[in-house]
Amino acid sequence: MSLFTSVKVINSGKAILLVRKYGAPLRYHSTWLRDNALDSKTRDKNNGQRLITITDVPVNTCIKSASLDEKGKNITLKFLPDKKEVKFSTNWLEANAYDKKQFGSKVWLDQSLKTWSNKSLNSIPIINYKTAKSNKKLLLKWLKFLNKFGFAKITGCEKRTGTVIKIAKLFGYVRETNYGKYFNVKSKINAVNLAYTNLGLQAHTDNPYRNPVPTLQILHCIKNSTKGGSTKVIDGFKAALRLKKENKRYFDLLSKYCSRFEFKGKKNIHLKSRFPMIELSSDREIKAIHFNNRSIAPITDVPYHEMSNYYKAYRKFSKIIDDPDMAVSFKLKPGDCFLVDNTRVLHARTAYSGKGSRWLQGCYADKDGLLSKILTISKEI
Ligand code: NM2
Ligand code: OGA
Ligand code: ZN
Repeated sequence: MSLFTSVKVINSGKAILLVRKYGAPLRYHSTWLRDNALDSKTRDKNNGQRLITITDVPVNTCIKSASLDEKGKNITLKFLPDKKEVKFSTNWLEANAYDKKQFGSKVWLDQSLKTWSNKSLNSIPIINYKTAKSNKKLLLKWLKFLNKFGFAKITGCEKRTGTVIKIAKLFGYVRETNYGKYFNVKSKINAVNLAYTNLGLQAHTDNPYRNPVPTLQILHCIKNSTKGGSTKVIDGFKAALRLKKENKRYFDLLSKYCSRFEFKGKKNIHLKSRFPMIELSSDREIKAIHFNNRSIAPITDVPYHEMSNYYKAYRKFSKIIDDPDMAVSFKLKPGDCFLVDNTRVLHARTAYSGKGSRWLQGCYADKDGLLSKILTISKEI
C-alpha cells in the first residue's frame, strides 16, 4: 500500500497538494518545484550540481498538470510556460517537505541533538581506538553520539605524541591555528596562554576570539599523574535553556548583545571577535555558546542602560555553568581522549600540582567533516 494517495494542482497552477495516507497533505510551490527539478538539464548527471540559475526559471512558472503513478512512488508534473515534464519521487518530496508547523518566535534546537546534565547523561559515549579504526558500524554509532551529545570519549589510544592528529583523521580534518596543527597542554614558565599553566580553568569554549571559531576540540592524554587536573564537561545548550527558564530577560540579553573576545599572543598574534554568549540564528535556533572568562575583552556593544543587567545575566549564566548538577566529571588516564563540540559543550579542568606530570595534546577540527562522515558511512554500511 502506498503512503501517498493523490496529487492535485491548486492555486491556479501556482502549487500542488500531495495527499498522504498518514499526516497532513503537503503543499509545494511551482517555482520551488521547478528550481528543484532533478532532470539532466537542471542538474548535472555526473555531480548532481544545479546547472541553472534562478532567473532561468520563468517568473510565471506554473503547473499545468500533476499525476501520481499507480504505486504512489512518483509524480509527473507538466510545467508552463517552458513545457517541461519533470518527475519527482514522493519519498523525495516528503523528505524535503517545508509545509509544516513553524516555531514562530520560539527558541529551538536541532532535532538531532539531545541536551544533558550530570543527572540525565547515563553513560558517556565511549569507543576504543582500535575499534574506531576497524569497525565502521561502531564508529558510526559513536560519531552519531558525538553529534547528538556534543561530547564523546576514546580509550585505548597510543600514548605517543601526534596521536591526536590520527584521532582527528578518523572522521575529519585538522584545523591548524596559531597554536599549531596540534599543541601540548603542559605547565610552562611564562605561558602564553593560561591553559599552559597548572591553574584550574573555568568551563569554557575554546578560541572564542577566533572567527570562525573551531567547531570541534580534541584533547588526548599522554600523562596525568599529578594531584588534581581532572576534567569537567557541561552542555552549554542545556545551560542556555536553563537560563531562559529561570530568567527569560537574562537569556534575551545574552543572546541579543555581542560580547567581545580577544587574545594577544607572542609572535604577532592578535585575535579579536564579537559574538553573543548565546548565539541564535535569525529564526531563533540556538546555534552556539561563546563563553571563556579568560578571553572576554571589554564589552562595548551593550548600551549603557542595559549594561548592569547584562552583567547580572552574565553572572547568572556563569553560576549555572559552575553548578555541579550540570557537569559530567572524570579524570583522563594516559591513552584517553575526549572530544567536544566547541560550539556547544564547555570543558573545564581543576588545578593541579605536586608530584608526577601532566601532558595533554590537543587539536581542533570541524563539525562539517564529522557530519559528512556520518552521512557517507551511513550510506556505505
Ligand atoms: N589552547 C590550549 O581558547 C583558549 O584560549 C583555550 C587553547 C592554548 C590551544 C586554550
Ligand atoms: C585547553 C583546556 C584542559 C585541560 O587546553 O583548552 O581547556 O585539562 N585544557 O588541561
Ligand atoms: Zn580549553
